Amino acid sequence: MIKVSFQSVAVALMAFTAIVFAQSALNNKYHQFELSSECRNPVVRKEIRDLDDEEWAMITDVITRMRNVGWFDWYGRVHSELFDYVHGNSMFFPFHRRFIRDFEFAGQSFNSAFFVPYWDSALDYLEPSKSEVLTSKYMGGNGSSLNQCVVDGVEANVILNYPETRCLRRQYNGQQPNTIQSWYPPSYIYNFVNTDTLMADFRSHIEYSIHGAVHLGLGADMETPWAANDFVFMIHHGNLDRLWNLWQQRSNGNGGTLIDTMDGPGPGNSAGISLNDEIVGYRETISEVLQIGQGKMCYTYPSQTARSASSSGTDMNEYCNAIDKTQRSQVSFCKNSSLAYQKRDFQQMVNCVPMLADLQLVFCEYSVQYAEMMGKSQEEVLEHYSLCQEFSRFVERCFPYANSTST
Ligand SMILES: [Cu+2]
Repeated sequence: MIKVSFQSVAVALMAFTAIVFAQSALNNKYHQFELSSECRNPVVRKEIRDLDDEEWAMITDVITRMRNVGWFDWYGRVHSELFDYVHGNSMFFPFHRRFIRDFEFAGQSFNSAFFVPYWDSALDYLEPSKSEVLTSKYMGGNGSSLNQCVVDGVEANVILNYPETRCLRRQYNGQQPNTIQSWYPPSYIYNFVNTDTLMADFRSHIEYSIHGAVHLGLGADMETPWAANDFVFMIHHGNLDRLWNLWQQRSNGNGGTLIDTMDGPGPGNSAGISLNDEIVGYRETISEVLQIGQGKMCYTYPSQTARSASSSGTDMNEYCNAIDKTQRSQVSFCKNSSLAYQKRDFQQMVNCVPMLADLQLVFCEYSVQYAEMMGKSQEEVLEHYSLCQEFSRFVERCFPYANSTST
């Protein structure tokens, strides 16, 4: 857990409050890209926990077969050999988009319905090791204490052949056994998505926060250049690709969007990068991968409506529909809850639903840290944590657009 003084949290909270309000104004300026005519039936890359049993079984089957014929070794090796050229510069997003798509193509040769789901890891930022994604149902957990080998989940007892022949390893980086150091809250990540206007800024903010934290948190093979040998790499970078796409949809303030914004350093310490540059490792230009839903990039992420429709609980849908729009914009209510925060009235702060959902989530996230700092019992902290988790699911389903832009 991040150690900060109460005062600095309060200051940060106020800063975030201002940002969130600014974002509400920004929301109207997003432009949703349309699919091109040659891409009428794009695969829809869902969040891994939103897959139904059949979809997950299909994906499990495909990645097992890909593993058996060496595709993972191939991608681990390619990523490893190109590593220095596609990190720490503006090639980061275009390369990884093309790379994940390449992997998806390979998977589609086994089953045309195959797609790479994404892992919205920010939802798990507080206690990443408790994520359902890291259970035997999905990706399996930490490597065994004996030899770091992954022994459960879809990659249980997998054998790598690159860079040598041995088991796939993970080694969580938390202080306590089998724990992962906290990641970054959604508010922190979406702040970059919503406010950065230069690729160089956005790229380094994302690369050195959520990108690095997940790689380092899982450890062992995931923190090496051949990390792509673990399917977690694919779902992690799918998520980063989704964030880039959201960023690209933002207005550039001149009647266009940020989609063709490509600035900052290029590979190999070159001074600049342009849309006509070839993507490292591919005989294709950056401009060819800029827009998802076009050309070879024939895939999308769930639209707001699709995401809500895929929510598991019908009650949740009813709840969403029942929310009075006027209540959502009760700005005064937010101000009151911010007062509650100052007065350290924790309970009121957490209870101030409904209100601007994204703002509430920010409060909620800080409330957990606050509870910890105030020396609340572990039980209470966990209770607030699960409340926040529930809340973030609520925000996601009831305010999908808010979620995609600011939570
Ligand atoms: Cu990479």
